[in-house]
Amino acid sequence: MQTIKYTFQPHGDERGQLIALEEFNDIPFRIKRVYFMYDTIEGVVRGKHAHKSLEQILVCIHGSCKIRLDNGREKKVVALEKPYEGLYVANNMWREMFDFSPDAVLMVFASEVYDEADYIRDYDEFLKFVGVKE
Ligand code: T46
Repeated sequence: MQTIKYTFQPHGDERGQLIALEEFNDIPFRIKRVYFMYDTIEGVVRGKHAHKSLEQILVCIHGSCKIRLDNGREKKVVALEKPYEGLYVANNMWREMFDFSPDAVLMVFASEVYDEADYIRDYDEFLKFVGVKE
């Protein structure tokens, strides 16, 4: 399974680093929503759902965490531990976020506003949706 990890260009100088993310340039879609999670309790697994149409880029801007991606046929774990790396998560992809460091801040750039109807929160339903199970 192919995963797409972006390496963003830092605008570093003697003062430190700065990352700028522009829709259609650095992020491959129109950004309609940004959200982030922090103070994640040790051992917690977040996500455990897929989206019917939402596309997202996940950036762990502080600390580290891991993302498990599952297209119904294959699974892959990607570590996010650099603020200049972004993981593309397509629609029709089951995702789980875990192994958060205590200082982790996971920021997400999303192609759509929040819509509970876009979520598939049942794994069997997901497998049917992607045509792996009847
Ligand atoms: C995803 C992964 C990576 C809102 O009210 N607005 C929002 O934009 C979001 C994202 C969440 N919420 C509410 C809904 C729940 O009451 O915040 C609460 C926690 O959301 P959820 O349990 O869906 O969070 P995660 O971490 O399991 O999943 C989130 C996104 O929901 C999801 O789209 O792909 O991060």
